[in-house]
Amino acid sequence: MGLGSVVTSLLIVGPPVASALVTFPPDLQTEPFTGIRLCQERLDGDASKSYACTGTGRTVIRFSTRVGDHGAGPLELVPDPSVRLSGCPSDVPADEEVMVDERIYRDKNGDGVFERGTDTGHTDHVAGCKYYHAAHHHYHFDDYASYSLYAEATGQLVSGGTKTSFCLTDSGNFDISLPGAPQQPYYSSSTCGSLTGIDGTSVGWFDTYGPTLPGQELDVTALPSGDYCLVTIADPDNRLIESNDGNNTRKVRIHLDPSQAPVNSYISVQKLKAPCTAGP
Ligand SMILES: [Ca+2]
Ligand SMILES: [Ca+2]
Ligand SMILES: [Ca+2]
Repeated sequence: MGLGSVVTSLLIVGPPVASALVTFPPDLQTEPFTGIRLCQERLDGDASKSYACTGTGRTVIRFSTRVGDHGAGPLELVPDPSVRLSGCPSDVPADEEVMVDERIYRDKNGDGVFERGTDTGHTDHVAGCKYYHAAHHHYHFDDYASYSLYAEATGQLVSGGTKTSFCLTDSGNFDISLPGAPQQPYYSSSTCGSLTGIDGTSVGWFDTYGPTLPGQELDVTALPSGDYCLVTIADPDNRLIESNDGNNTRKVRIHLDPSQAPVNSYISVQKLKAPCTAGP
């Protein structure tokens, strides 16, 4: 008997589940990379001149990522000043940092669907630190995603492995017919400017991180021409409770020749059909 059969029979013969026990956790999934580009940063550091290929003279790839919520309820992060600061960046003043709770809602009316304003009961747990991010000019939740590059020839990590922080919003939707999905964006970027704002991503919606944002790059200076595996992981330290923590990794095999990176412009990076053999 397979596991699916066991679960099915338990659901049929078991007692009714009390509605208070049904919760609506989110399920983060990273959508495929888009807009992967290669450039050599100019030394003048004038970020107003678009594509963000300015700064230190490094050769970098830049890319766009999206993290969507495919779960039964929203990902919601609520500032909780009663919790002592822990794991916050040491270079940010303490009055620009606050711990945040992940809020998981419960099914108050027992219909199995999350409804804003009806299913108001919830459980909070401490998820991490929110702090002022000088480069993005607003407040961020720490360690929300990671980016890494592995060489297919050696299997070695050759760039990245570090974690990136974001302010979470509903910047677009992928399926607003999902149960619990709002028809309009609920979490807006207006709360990103406030230490006390509630941030999140709704069911059926995603947050987009464009290629020109600080942090949406990996240093590929002096890497040899070849195939590489580009990897992103949502919630890499598993600070957030989800219905599925096993689907947060997105990988794509790309061909790179960093010696061809133009200055003052960029070229598109080719995605390959062959799957990655390097990386997680
Ligand atoms: Ca997930
Ligand atoms: Ca409900
Ligand atoms: Ca998680």
